[in-house]
Amino acid sequence: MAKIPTSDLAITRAYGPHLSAAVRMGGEPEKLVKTHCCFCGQQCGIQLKVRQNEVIGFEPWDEFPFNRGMLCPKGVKRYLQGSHPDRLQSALRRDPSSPSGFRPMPYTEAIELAARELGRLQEAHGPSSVAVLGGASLTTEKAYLLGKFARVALKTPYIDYNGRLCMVSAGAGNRRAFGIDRVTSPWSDMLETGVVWVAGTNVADCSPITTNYVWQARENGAKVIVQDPRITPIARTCDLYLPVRPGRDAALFAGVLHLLIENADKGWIDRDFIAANTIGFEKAADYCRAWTPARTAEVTGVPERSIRQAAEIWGSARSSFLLHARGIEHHSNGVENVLGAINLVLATGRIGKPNSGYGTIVGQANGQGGREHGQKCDQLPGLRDISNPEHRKYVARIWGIEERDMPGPGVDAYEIFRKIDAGEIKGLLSICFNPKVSLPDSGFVTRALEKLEFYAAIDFFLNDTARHADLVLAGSLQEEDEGTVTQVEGRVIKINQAVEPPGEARQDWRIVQDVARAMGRPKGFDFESPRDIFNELRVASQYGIADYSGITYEKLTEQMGVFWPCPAEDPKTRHPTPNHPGTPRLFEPGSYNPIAKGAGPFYFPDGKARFHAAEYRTPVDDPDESYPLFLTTGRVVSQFLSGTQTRRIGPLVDQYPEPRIEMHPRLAAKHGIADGDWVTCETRRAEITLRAMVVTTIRPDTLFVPYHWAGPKSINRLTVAAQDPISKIPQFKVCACRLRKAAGAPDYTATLEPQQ
Ligand SMILES: Nc1nc2c(c(=O)[nH]1)N[C@H]1C(S)=C(S)[C@@H](COP(=O)(O)OP(=O)(O)OC[C@H]3O[C@@H](n4cnc5c(=O)[nH]c(N)nc54)[C@H](O)[C@@H]3O)O[C@H]1N2
Ligand SMILES: Nc1nc2c(c(=O)[nH]1)N[C@H]1C(S)=C(S)[C@@H](COP(=O)(O)OP(=O)(O)OC[C@H]3O[C@@H](n4cnc5c(=O)[nH]c(N)nc54)[C@H](O)[C@@H]3O)O[C@H]1N2
Ligand code: SF4
Ligand SMILES: [Mo]
Repeated sequence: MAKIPTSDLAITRAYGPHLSAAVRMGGEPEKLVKTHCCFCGQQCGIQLKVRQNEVIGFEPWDEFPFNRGMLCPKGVKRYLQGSHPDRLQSALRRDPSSPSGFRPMPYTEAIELAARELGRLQEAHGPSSVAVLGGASLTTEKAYLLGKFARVALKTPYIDYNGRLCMVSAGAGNRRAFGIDRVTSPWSDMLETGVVWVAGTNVADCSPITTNYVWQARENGAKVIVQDPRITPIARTCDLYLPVRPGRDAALFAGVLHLLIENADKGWIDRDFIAANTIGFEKAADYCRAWTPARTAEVTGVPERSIRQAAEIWGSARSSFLLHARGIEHHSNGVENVLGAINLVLATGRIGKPNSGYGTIVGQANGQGGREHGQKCDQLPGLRDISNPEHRKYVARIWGIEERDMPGPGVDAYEIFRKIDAGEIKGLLSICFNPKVSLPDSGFVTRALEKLEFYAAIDFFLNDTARHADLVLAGSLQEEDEGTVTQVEGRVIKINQAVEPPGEARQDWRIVQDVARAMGRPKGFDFESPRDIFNELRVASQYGIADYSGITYEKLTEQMGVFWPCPAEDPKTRHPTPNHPGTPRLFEPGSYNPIAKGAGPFYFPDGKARFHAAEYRTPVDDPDESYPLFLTTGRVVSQFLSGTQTRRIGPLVDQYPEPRIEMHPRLAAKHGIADGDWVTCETRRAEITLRAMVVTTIRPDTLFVPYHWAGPKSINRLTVAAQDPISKIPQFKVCACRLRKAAGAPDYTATLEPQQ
């Protein structure tokens, strides 16, 4: 039986001897390229130093308004990927007789193989037997092209993307409440705000530049409230810390809304705003009536006094900013949690005004743009809906196809794996996604992967999922191509090419087009550059909610970014708006809104925002007598997502070399565990043995493990595949577990998994 090595054993950590001479020596660049960091959704501006087609270092880009030259450790070390010895430079074909499991294959043969196999499966089993998985680290151009490729070339409904694990609860909540899915305001609005509420986000580790904005706001007098089961770095200096029990956020928000309403006479809610601009307030008020401070405290674990303080700080503020991220969203109740947060914003009417704002902190590099233009299973470009006949007609015309030939909605990324497991989907093309490490209950995902009749992956490193592929196509690193992404504030920005892809690696969009052409389906796949793709996308998004039609590459460079919506033409008057500057702040009176058309600030025909009941539900797989503790998962500052990129960068690995199990000293003492001991955490699905990290900064009933590692160090072997019924986001932030001291170190050399 062939063996598949998992990546920690099979990867190189780039330091001194593994780096190219040019990178090691540094020195003078031939040119500096202004672009952005490839990692998180902050999208810090950076200048790459380039010599002889190699990125050899970086310099700050002080003028870029968001980060003003600041970078976190990942941004500083990103340049160590380009000439990394593991960088794929040719296509690889699976070959069990080769020691690595793969052998190189010429590019054109690889494209022909992919086209032949995908075509063969579709001929035998129909178009829906093939699925596509994309990612939100891709530029908007690539995300758009991938959606078009699935619907037009493959004619399959089955496309989804890794933002399913990330942005979808926030997206669904925002669409339901505001009719649009974008943060409301630029972060500069935070600087003079009265209070910043940070719910379920470890900003210091995960969005360091945002942290700087929070700190500046505090220097200017803002109060800071943090809601997290862990005292994260931002919580250490906040005014009020709410140590919420994992999975109880909707209850906490309901408890605070209860108090805001109870204190309406003190001006803690804005009745005029509610009457003029919202509907559904009574529903929310009815639901939260039962959430008295005592009951809220009992369910959430947050002391009653703190709940009262939170309501008072929030209610009496003049202006406010509420930020959340995956801590409240990665739940089977994720959408309700988001709607609960939004209720607090709407009740106080502090939205669409200077110095106030609300938003989810975007995760991946293009977590925003990657969720707007059609790689989601139910979506068409411009945040259009694939089930809406008008939207289908509009996009079909641009794609040059009949509307009836366009497939309908597909299913979420996890459901795609269930369909693979059931034998319904037999072929897969994935790009920019490492589901074996990043999906919950990954034992199931691994088994499903081995059932595929044909699997092709496009990546620049051989990630853990791609190790199961029949064919790996060498794609492009961010600096090897140009395009656009949309960062955390809703600002569309330009990624500039610094170097050419090495060897037989190709730009991702070329690979996708080459597969379409080799399948004999070239129509609509003759773009010659990302600019060409962007120009089609501008038209495809026109009059949609996410309208990019007034954005050009030139404007992006001149303005250092443009906030969407940026229409080329007003749909109401049909007047061209050639110099529309973009929309930094949403919902201001009179701002562009193609849906409300003047009826009001929000993106519904009546112009009104929606309150929701935002109900609390107990998490699936909640602790009980046999599994009495909460397991929650997340990130550390020096590693990124599945670690495919950052586990290869030596200096980042040194900062946090191994995953550890964070626990409170009281819990550790109960089990006779000291800091650094080997301990085993077990859930209903699997167990993991790692070293303990004993810290006072976590609830005593909760364990925290970062998820950036593969194989035996991967926490997603233990997590539960429960999903939110609306957004389908997995419940990464809660499952029940138990803890014991381990006899000793686990055998990490047993990281060779048998193929099934
Ligand atoms: N260094 C680094 N930065 C990153 C990334 C990375 O991998 N590494 N990834 C990027 C991406 S894609 C994303 S999505 C973002 C994620 O950014 P965040 O959402 O900020 O990060 P997480 O660590 O996933 O979780 C945030 C916090 O949620 C808390 N939490 C756990 N359960 C609950 C709960 O039930 N309720 C509440 N209120 N809080 C809870 C955790 O203790 C943790 O502190 O970061 C981005 N930035
Ligand atoms: N337990 C637990 N699991 C989680 C989370 C959690 O908090 N807890 N967080 C979830 C979240 S928020 C997210 S976003 C997901 C992320 O999960 P994944 O998307 O699976 O993580 P990545 O490591 O970004 O994997 C993307 C792959 O794309 C490649 N790649 C990056 N950029 C490009 C590109 O431009 N072109 C090509 N061709 N390839 C590229 C990388 O090399 C990598 O192999 O994980 C989720 N999983
Ligand atoms: S904060 Fe995000 S975008 Fe900025 S340098 Fe760090 S990883 Fe890159
Ligand atoms: Mo994410």
